[in-house]
Amino acid sequence: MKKALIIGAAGFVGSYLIDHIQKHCIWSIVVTKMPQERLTLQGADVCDLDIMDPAAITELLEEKRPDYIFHLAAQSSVAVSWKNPGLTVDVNIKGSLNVLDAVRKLDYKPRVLLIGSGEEYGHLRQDEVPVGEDNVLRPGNIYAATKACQNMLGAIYARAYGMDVLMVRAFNHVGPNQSPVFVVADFCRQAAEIELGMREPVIRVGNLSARRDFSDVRDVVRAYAALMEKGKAGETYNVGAGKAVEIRRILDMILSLAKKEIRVETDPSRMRPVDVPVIEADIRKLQACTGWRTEIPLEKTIEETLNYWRETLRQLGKKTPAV
Ligand code: A2R
Repeated sequence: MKKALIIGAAGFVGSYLIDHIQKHCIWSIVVTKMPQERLTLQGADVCDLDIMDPAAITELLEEKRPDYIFHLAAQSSVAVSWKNPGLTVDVNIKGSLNVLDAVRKLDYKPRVLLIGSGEEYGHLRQDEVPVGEDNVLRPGNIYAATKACQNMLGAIYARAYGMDVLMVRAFNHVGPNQSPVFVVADFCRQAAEIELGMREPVIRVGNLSARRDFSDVRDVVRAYAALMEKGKAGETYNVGAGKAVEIRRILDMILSLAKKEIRVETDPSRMRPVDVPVIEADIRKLQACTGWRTEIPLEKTIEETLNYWRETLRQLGKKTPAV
């Protein structure tokens, strides 16, 4: 039986990837979390790991000897990357390098999947959309630059050391339990707070005209697992819906599901210093390799995310802290 290691499993994507593997893959699982995070799992081995500690990574890999390594650990927010660029560079570049280098020193070759981002492409010209994996990268924010660097390091380690490393560029993925630093979760949380009378009936928004490629996180983790089995070492694969949607349309979907009249107001603090107008994935390489396609429509994901916030806030019974 193959053994899968998920690094950074206590985050948003980790819980869905664990769920997918447990239900659909005949793999045993080891997962890591940050020491301060909580994660209890039936049928999985849970370890503490900070990827800024190279010796700890080596120790874990030598002890567990995984066949497959999903590297999810990251500072994953664009907004936070503007506020804390140093941390973002440390975790996303140095941390990933620590993982790659620990793998390099092993006496066997596990397969490593590095999770990058559609943000790496940055400013796209109209004739570059949908964007393919070989497109020039023009990262428009700190997070994107760190993920572009991670991708390059992965390709270098694969080529220079013959390592079995492959990379994805994941476009926006959404679903229940995502942090409200991300736009869909943010809008859904605000709408749920309004419905529950926790705030005035106004949703505060940033740039609504940006167009992004959204898919359900459950579809995304299915692609990761498929690539782990079928992807080619040294290659990069886009993972996305293959269709950009205006943020305004997402907001409209949420407003139409809301049980109260809601006004929309622009909040300058939600405007990013540099915004990239359109990002849309060309997913033919992923589809040719795995046969993957999205299964969950965006409307369903948004409804479930709104329901998640309704339920979470009802349980909390009080206003969640602003982020
Ligand atoms: O920052 P925390 O305490 O929430 O922990 C995050 C964890 N993490 C780390 N793990 C090990 N060593 C570190 N130095 C370190 N710094 C952060 O990685 C969190 O539990 C996890 C990432 O989860 P999320 O932030 O929820 O990201 P998500 O949405 O699960 O994305 C997974 C991957 C990331 O590479 C994203 O950049 C990409 O997919 O889109």
